Amino acid sequence: MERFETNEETEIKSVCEVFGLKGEYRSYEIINSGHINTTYRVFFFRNGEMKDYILQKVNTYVFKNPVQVMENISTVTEFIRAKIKQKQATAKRNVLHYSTTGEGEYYTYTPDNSFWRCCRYIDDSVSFLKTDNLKVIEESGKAFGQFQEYLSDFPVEKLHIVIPHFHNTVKRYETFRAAIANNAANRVSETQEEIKGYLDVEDIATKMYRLQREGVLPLRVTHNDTKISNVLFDAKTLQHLSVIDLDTVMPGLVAFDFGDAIRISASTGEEDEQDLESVALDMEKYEAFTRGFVSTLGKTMTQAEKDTLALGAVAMTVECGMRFLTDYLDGDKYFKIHYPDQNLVRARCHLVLAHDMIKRLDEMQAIVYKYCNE
Ligand code: GN1
Ligand code: MG
Repeated sequence: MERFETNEETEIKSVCEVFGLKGEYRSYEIINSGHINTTYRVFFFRNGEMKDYILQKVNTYVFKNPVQVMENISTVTEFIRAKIKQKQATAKRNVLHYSTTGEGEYYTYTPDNSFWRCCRYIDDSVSFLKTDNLKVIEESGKAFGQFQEYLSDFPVEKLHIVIPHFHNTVKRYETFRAAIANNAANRVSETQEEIKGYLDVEDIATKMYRLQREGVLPLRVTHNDTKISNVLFDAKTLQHLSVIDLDTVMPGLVAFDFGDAIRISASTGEEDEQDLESVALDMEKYEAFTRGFVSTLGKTMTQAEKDTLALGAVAMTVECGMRFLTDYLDGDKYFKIHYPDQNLVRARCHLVLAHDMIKRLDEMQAIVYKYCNE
């Protein structure tokens, strides 16, 4: 029987053709874990085996200049590839490889003006949205630490600022206040408690950013979106292979990459946990991530960076939760949602998590020192 081909599949096949993917197209599946771009895995049959690729339609509401995003990604991946090749024969499974079109571009537009890109799927790799496996969490810490380590001498002036003020928590508070004032979706009265909750932690959440502005903390090339789902692991050994989702690689603070990872990996709940009673910081998971991160980046960090690593987790948890709440107030325009009040649910549990971190900040920081001084 002939298989019915959807418009989506026709579009995907046409994009594969532009990128010159070899072999026989077989099928595709959607990968639903990201909140911004639309991601597909496509399967080709070539030389007797299946080859797969990742195709992404980039969200141009979020990334206004996607060409610059791809310029950043290509320079960063080439830089890392060269470093890895100094140590080992191939970098194939340790850094992303983006395909180019016949014109040598890392992207293509479809007739409806959608922006597409394509990269090789890394063989025998797995990823996790969340895990209880401490070894995997430690490996993810190593991966993000090593990523920054590789880029510690990257010429930062080569990077485009693809989303200005991305982790500028001070500015994020301004945007939050503007969303409250606009009340675009008429949701301010029902969210008074959450709004107050976020305004109450402003001082501690913005401290990191202020320290950077005062010159205490250096700007480095950072990943800026360090969820564990943005690391690939070897399917058998579970050792980290490569960091993925390089859209937001920009100058930033070490502690922001550390903290954004903790927000997900060391929370006892989901990113949209409904059962608020169950949301807390899991100190064992926190320690596992810290151990991994410090093992690869410890030597590069300044004392001031080490001193503020735990604070970065508070900053990123508050900032991300407040961004969810801002989006809820705006009418859910930025983050993908899978049920109506998901952004509000996300915002609520981030606030609970942030409060727990604030309470246990000294304990968190002591764990950082334990591994920095080993
Ligand atoms: C978004 O697309 P995704 O899921 O990798 C967001 C991050 C947030 C994250 C929250 C460009 O990342 O900043 O921390 O959701 N990316 C952008 O899960 O805004
Ligand atoms: Mg992302």
